[in-house]
Amino acid sequence: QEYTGIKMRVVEMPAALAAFEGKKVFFVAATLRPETMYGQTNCWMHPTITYIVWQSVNDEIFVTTRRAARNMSYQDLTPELGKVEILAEVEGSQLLGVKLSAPNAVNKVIYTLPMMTIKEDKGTGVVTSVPSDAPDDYAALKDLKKKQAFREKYNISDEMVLPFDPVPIIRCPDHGDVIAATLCEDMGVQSQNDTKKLAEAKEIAYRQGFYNGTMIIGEHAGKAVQEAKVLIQEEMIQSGDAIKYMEPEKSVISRSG
Ligand code: ZZB
Repeated sequence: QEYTGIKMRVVEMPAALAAFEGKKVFFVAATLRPETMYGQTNCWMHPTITYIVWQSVNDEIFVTTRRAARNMSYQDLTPELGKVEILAEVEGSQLLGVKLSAPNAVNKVIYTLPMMTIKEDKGTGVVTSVPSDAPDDYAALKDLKKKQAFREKYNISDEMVLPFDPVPIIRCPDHGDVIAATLCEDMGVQSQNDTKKLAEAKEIAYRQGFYNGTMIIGEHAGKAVQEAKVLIQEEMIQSGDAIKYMEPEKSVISRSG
C-alpha cells in the first residue's frame, strides 16, 4: 500500500511537547487522497494509542505510531537506516487540542481531535480529516459537534470544533460537491460507530471521487481527480509538505514470517 504522508506542523506546543519548543515538529498523517487536502478541518488522534516523537531527517521531528516510525526508518526518513531515535513517548490523550498548520488546507489552523475508530496497525495512527469526502470523518466530526460531554471529556473547546464545516473541493455528478456529507445523510449514518453503513459509503465515495470527480478548488480546479491526484501528490512532496510512505501488506508479512 502506498500512502502520502502529510506533514502537519505544530503551531503551538502542548504541555506534552514543551521540550520541543522552537523545533520543527510534525504530526504525519497517512492518506490515500492527497488531492483532498484543501478540505482538511482537523486531525484525528486516538486517545489511548501511544505515539512516539522521533528524529527524522532535515532537523525535523515526526509524531507517529512506533510501528510507522520503524517502517519509515527503512524509507530514508531517519538519519540512520533502520534506526529510530525516540525523543518521547506520549499517549494520544495528551496530544488532543493541538494547533496545527496543515499543507494546502483552506483552514489556516486546525486542531487534533479524538477519534475512537483509528486503527493502530494502519498508516501512522495520525489521520487527517476531510469530512467533505471521507464518510468516517464526516460522521466523527458530527459526533463531536453534537456531544458537548464528549468534547469536555477530552478538554476540547468549542472553537476547535464548531466553526469547522465540510469544504467543497470535488464535484461528483451524482453526489454534489460534498459527497461524504451527502452519502452519510442519505444513508442515515447515525455515528462514527455505524460501521457497516460507513464502509459502504466509503466504497462509493472512493469510486465516485476517483472516476467521476472533478476538482473545484486550487490550482488544478477543472481537472479530473484521476489527473490532479498525481500532480498534487508530486507537488506536495517536492515542496517538502509531504512524503511517500509505503506499508507492507499484512499478508506479505505473515507469509514471510
Ligand atoms: C484523507 C482522506 C480523504 C481519506 C478522503 C479518505 C478519503 P483505507 O481506505 O481503509 O485503505 N486512515 C489512515 N490511517 C488510518 C488509521 N490508522 N485508522 C483509521 N483510518 C485511517 O484507509 C485509508 C484512509 O483511511 C486514509 O485516507 C485515511 O483517510 C484513513 F476523502 O485521508 B484518508 C472515501 C475515503 N475518502
